[in-house]
Amino acid sequence: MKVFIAGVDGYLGWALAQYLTARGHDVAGTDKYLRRAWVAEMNSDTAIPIYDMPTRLEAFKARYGKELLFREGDLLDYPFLRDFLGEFQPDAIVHLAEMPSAPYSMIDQEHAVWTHTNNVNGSLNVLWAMREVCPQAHLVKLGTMGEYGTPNVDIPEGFFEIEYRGRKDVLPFPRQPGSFYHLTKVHDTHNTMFACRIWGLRSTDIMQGVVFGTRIDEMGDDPRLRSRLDFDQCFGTAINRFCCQAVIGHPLTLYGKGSQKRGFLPLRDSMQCLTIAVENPPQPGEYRVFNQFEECYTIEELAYKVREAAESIGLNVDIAHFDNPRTEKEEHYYNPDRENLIRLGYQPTHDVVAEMRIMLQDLLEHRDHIRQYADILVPDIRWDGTRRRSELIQMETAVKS
Ligand code: USQ
Repeated sequence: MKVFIAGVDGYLGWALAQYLTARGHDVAGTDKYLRRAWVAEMNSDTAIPIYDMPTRLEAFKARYGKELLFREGDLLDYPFLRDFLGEFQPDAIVHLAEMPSAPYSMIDQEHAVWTHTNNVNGSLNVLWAMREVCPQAHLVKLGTMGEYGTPNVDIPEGFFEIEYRGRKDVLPFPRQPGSFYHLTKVHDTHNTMFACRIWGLRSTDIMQGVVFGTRIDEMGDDPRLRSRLDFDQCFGTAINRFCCQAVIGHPLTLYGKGSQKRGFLPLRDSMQCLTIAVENPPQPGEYRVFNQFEECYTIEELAYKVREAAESIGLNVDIAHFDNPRTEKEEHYYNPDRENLIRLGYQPTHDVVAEMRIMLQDLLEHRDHIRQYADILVPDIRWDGTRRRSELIQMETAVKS
């Protein structure tokens, strides 16, 4: 199949391009390198070094024997997007080109508005471009489990049957997201569902849990083929941060009680699931939802698993509770379904401690690099809008001078 990846330079996109190509698909992709810039804005860097795109593309061709058709560009540049899709005529479009961080979207007014403009308008452009030049293509859209929030009932896959005042219907399950970033994904959900209904487009909306992992087997040992791995407060997700903290002897940063529960999955499972979605398209006009995660864990359970994996390779790890910068429920019911992907053949990894051990071993090689950023590991972006540490330092310096 011909697959177009928006966001092909990112954590998931670069791995997916390889996973799909290794299975015989033809991949084209675009990226504006914004992830690189956001992480630099956080005064951080990827723990696993990554290379510039020309170097990556050279290594890609050497390993897989075929080119990845790449063009630098922005989804907000509608003519660029439309013309690229029109020329490539993809069977599937995997849309990974959004700003993915809840804390980043909560920094201030400017970051919240920018997140909405980038994510919602970029996705809207994808829908209009599909309508204009490739209406038969299948849109695999990356949403998030965070769209649902943490309701006190089971979470179905997108829709549920409801009886109200004696009448029944199948309706979208309520969305109660926990950040302005997660809200952009809800808006995308509505726009995508609407486009399928009125224009007959087809889409799989992936409600993905929190991804962790440093590699997929396809990357082999070539460092030019490795994906990035972030650990700052915005772009580092919980397990990735915990593993980076473990290798430099920083206490694992549990926010609040640590009993917040989420769905998690290794990078290799994310690749497996996205590929299953690509290879099993819905019918024209169909909008379907897949909840995508390996298993649900509390943050504290995961911290203990990271400690177990670290101790098995001789690292000592402390776990500490930090004041929770987010406004989120710390004790709550959480029971989402994830049957659609299993039905299509998804085989979850299950041994997360083994996966964490691989991560720790990979990260140990870059311990000194990570250690340089040790002072940014404790978060200071707060949902209640109080001032950030960096702002207070700036104010203090201004008063002194
Ligand atoms: N957490 C800690 N310590 C940390 C980092 C996070 O206790 O050092 C806690 C958070 O308070 C939260 C949970 O871990 O309760 C998950 O946080 P996260 O930063 O790993 O993930 P989240 O902000 O939910 O966002 C990530 C991705 C996002 C994706 C989402 C899937 O950045 O793109 O949409 O995971 S989900 O969480 O299922 O919504």
